[in-house]
Amino acid sequence: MDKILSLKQKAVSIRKRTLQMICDAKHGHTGGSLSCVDILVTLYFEILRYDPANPKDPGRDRFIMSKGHSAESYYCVLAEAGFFARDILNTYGKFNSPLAGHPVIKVPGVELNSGSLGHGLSVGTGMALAGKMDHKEYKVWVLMGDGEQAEGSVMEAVMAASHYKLDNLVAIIDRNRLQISGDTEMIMKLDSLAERYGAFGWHTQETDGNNIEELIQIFRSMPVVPGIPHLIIANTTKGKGISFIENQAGWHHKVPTPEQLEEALKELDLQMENLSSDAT
Ligand SMILES: Cc1ncc(C[n+]2csc(CCOP(=O)(O)OP(=O)(O)O)c2C)c(N)n1
Ligand SMILES: [Mg+2]
Repeated sequence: MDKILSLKQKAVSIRKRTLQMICDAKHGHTGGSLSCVDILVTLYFEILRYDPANPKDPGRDRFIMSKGHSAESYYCVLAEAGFFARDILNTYGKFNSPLAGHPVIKVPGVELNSGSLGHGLSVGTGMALAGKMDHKEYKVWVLMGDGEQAEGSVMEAVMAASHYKLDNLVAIIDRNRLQISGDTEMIMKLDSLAERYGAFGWHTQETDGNNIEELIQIFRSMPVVPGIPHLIIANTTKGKGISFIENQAGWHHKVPTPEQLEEALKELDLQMENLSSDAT
């Protein structure tokens, strides 16, 4: 089957599973989990080199989910990639489950305990520096939120990564233009993100973060410039895929009611049908 089609289908089924999990557990970060699905699917099923049977393989590419509150779609992708059984997703948020509201390293495939925003890029910088020192070929990918950019520690990492010439480090910003309480431009203006990273010596590019074809192209091209770290500003829609969730700050951590879940699953089923009919 066509590779792009199969990735798009995966993205739809991961959105379905994500919503189901959040509804069952009665908690979760709906908007941000949905905005980054296409980024996660493209990375895990087209770009990253890893062996789910050997998650600590020293040669693996590293992926850090710095916006750890988007744990639900991340868990679905890790299960789909084979790091753990899909059934474990049913335990999300329950007592004794390894799958808590924010990811921890006891979950196979998770590289960093995250959720306290602003730390992923620093740890990723350390991993990328270690890779250079050990003459390893792996790349380090860090996914951050746009609201997360307000954390000062992010800019310290930006400075260090440039100083150490870490061209094996790729930062991705899920630029959905919303954070927990509203529009990023109202709360902490970010529209000079590319210039800011550029001023610190990073190579920067923008893309449509919900377009799998574009994501493949830009991710495959990394590193475009040797000797400097790379930033991809991935423009996304928070709540992507569900009409009544898209672009609503209130859906940051709102949980769908069973009726809303049914409505959402219908929309996603329709998207799946459209994908299949486009293919025929
Ligand atoms: C250090 C820290 N401060 C506050 C929070 C609470 N918090 C959780 S999500 C969030 C908003 C994040 O917005 P953004 O980075 O834009 O994420 P997304 O839109 O992708 O959900 C905040 C403030 C946190 N997790 N960590
Ligand atoms: Mg955001």
